[in-house]
Amino acid sequence: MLTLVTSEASPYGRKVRVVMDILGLQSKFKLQPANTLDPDDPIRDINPLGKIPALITEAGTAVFDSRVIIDYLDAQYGDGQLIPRDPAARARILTLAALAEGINDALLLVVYEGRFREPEQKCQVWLDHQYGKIRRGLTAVTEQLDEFEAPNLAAVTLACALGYADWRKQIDWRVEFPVLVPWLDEFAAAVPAFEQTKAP
Ligand SMILES: N[C@@H](CCC(=O)N[C@@H](CS)C(=O)NCC(=O)O)C(=O)O
Repeated sequence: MLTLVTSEASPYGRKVRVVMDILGLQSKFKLQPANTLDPDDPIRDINPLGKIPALITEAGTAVFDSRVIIDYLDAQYGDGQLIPRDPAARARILTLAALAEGINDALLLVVYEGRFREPEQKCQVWLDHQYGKIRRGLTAVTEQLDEFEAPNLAAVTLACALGYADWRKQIDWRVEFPVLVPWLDEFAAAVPAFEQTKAP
């Protein structure tokens, strides 16, 4: 049995859970909740960085971060749908996934700026820096949207980033990038695990 240590709120954990579903691993793993802010939570022994998600394999080995977990699961159970096997196609999908992941990273940093700083400490220059990444990233995504095709990893990563922005409301991407609205609807219809892993 695989153990995925995560929280229901983590967009990176959601990405891994969606991938596990695509790979047909629903019955092969259990979830172990983690609180990254609790110094006594076991996550800090599993991953010294204290970040989620982390996977504990059947052999008891810890695997992190989400990109390495997905690489591991895909190598073990994948058939090329998620990450193509051809080297050029593989690099392309991983690059698009990295683009979507970078958008998610910037969305997370915007949330952390609000969560970990007092209002008077908030740094607008830093927030604008992150919003620049989010908007440039989403613009680039819209220009290559046909390549974000479910169930490839680029599409899964983008869907989780958009879902995170829907939840935390860092940006109203539905108004700024309306072409992504039908794209996400189609993704959700093709990949049922996306709705099933929605943050509470
Ligand atoms: N690159 C990492 C990012 C993971 C990450 O930042 N997770 C957040 C939760 S969404 C976290 O653990 N934050 C706690 C911390 O940074 O201490 C991955 O892909 O897994």
